[in-house]
Amino acid sequence: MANNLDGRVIKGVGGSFSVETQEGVIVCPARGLLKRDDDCILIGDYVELTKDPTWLITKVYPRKNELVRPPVSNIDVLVVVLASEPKPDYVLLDKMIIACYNNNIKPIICVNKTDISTAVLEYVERVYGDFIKIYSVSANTGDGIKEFVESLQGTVCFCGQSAVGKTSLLNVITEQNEETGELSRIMRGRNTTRHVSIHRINSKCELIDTCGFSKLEAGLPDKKEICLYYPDFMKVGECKYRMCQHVREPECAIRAAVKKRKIDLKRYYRYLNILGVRNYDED
Ligand SMILES: Nc1nc2c(ncn2[C@@H]2O[C@H](COP(=O)(O)OP(=O)(O)OP(=O)(O)O)[C@@H](O)[C@H]2O)c(=O)[nH]1
Ligand SMILES: [Mg+2]
Ligand SMILES: [Zn+2]
Repeated sequence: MANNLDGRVIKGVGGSFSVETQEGVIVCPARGLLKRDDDCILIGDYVELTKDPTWLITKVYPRKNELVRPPVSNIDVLVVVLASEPKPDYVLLDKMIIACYNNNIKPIICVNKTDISTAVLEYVERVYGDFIKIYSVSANTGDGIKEFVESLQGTVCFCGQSAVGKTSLLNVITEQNEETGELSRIMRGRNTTRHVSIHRINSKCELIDTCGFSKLEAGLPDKKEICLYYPDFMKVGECKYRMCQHVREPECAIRAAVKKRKIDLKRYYRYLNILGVRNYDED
């Protein structure tokens, strides 16, 4: 074997990383400097390994992109998984979409558990359907899975609230048996998946399973720019002011569209919430 090898970090537990290389998967630590803080190596990183005398990660190659939540790098697609249970947090969805556009990642919405209800699917199709690809699936019945998987390309990362069924979907897609959890467990604040990991699906796609989360603050652009990441706002027309934030400015095309319900009222209120605007009265 050569003394240097390139590879990709596919898993990391307690300072020990699994790196996929031409020679197979090598499990090894990272050189001191690289693990100074926990975020220094992310799952998805392309790295150099050196054998001296045992394998060590000695370099992290520049990243195409990286997210803080979920903590991954070099991804092409982020699939936000939603379900009727637990109740979707649409502020979280809107923030994930903004973080995607801000980091050059393609967002996709996947509505799981459609065997229970299709109400979530109907809402997201109405509000997001014009600018985001939406898939309807059930990990339990297998409905929609084939079409969903066939569409996936590159490094695809699942994210979303705990218990929406990210690992369950991974299990049906890969025919694996990773641990999944009950909703009751999540209500007690416990995540089932505690480590991020990458799984190869076929020659054109690998899937990343991540830990559920309920808050997202990092990876978003400056507040003033947030409205630029709303394709549904951009298409309704131009406001009087070029730098309009669509809050209280006169002759705002966005607020006019909200009034006519051409923009979903709740989506607009979430936008104000993300901007941190309070005490807003709809006039
Ligand atoms: N009815 C129904 N239940 C599902 C479906 N998919 C997953 N579940 C259930 O939802 C619960 C949570 O599933 P997980 O796959 O562990 O959820 P997760 O998103 O990976 O959760 P974390 O790892 O905590 O982030 C389990 O009890 C699953 O059996 C589905 O399509 N239909
Ligand atoms: Mg999981
Ligand atoms: Zn405006």
